Amino acid sequence: TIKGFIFDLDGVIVDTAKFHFKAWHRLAHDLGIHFTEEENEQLKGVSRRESLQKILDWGQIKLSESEFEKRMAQKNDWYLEFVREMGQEEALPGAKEFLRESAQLNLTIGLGSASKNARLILDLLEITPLFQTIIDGTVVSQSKPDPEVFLKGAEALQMEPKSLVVFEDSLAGIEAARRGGFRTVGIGSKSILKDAEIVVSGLDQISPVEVINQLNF
Ligand code: G16
Ligand code: MG
Repeated sequence: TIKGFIFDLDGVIVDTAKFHFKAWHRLAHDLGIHFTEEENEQLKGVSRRESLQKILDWGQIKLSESEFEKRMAQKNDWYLEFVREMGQEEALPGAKEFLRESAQLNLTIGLGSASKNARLILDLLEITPLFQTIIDGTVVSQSKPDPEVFLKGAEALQMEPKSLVVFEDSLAGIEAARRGGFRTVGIGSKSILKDAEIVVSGLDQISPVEVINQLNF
């Protein structure tokens, strides 16, 4: 039976994926690297360092470690500029309601994000207290599709992966959840998130009870 939910942040709870894309796009442009939304799919859920490495690989560019660090910092500065202007309306449709309903059902709630900015964003949305555990980019060493982020969440919640549902918008995240033995709900398009057990376009399209019923079936 299902006892709890672990949510990814970017692209599931909040619409920050577009800010990551804009910041990476600007950086890639500066480096003379062409970078499309399709390639961006491969960066979703992937750490800052690995994302930059992928972009450099696409452009067949090598940077020294200090130049690499500078570019990562630059991307994050741009990203944070967008985040600072973000308001409550940036929470994705239905996300807060879904979290509150889950809490009312006494489900355990965790966050499993690759982002080092996760706490800042939860605070801006005023939803930090809803989470029993927050596993983010500051505590994980292996990027999704490695299951570390979700396994750490399960450990912190003292629950087995098979009784937890992971909500993810990224290919890498769904793969990470599957590898860890978790149940999966994809947030996005069925054509991209083929391996998720359920796919919906957003948390406004399903309720916590419906998720549990569909997965228990
Ligand atoms: C997010 C995004 C990724 C981003 C990563 C690291 O993860 O999906 O695009 O590269 O975090 O973010 P930061 O640069 O803020 O540390 P998630 O797992 O919440 O989707
Ligand atoms: Mg995501």
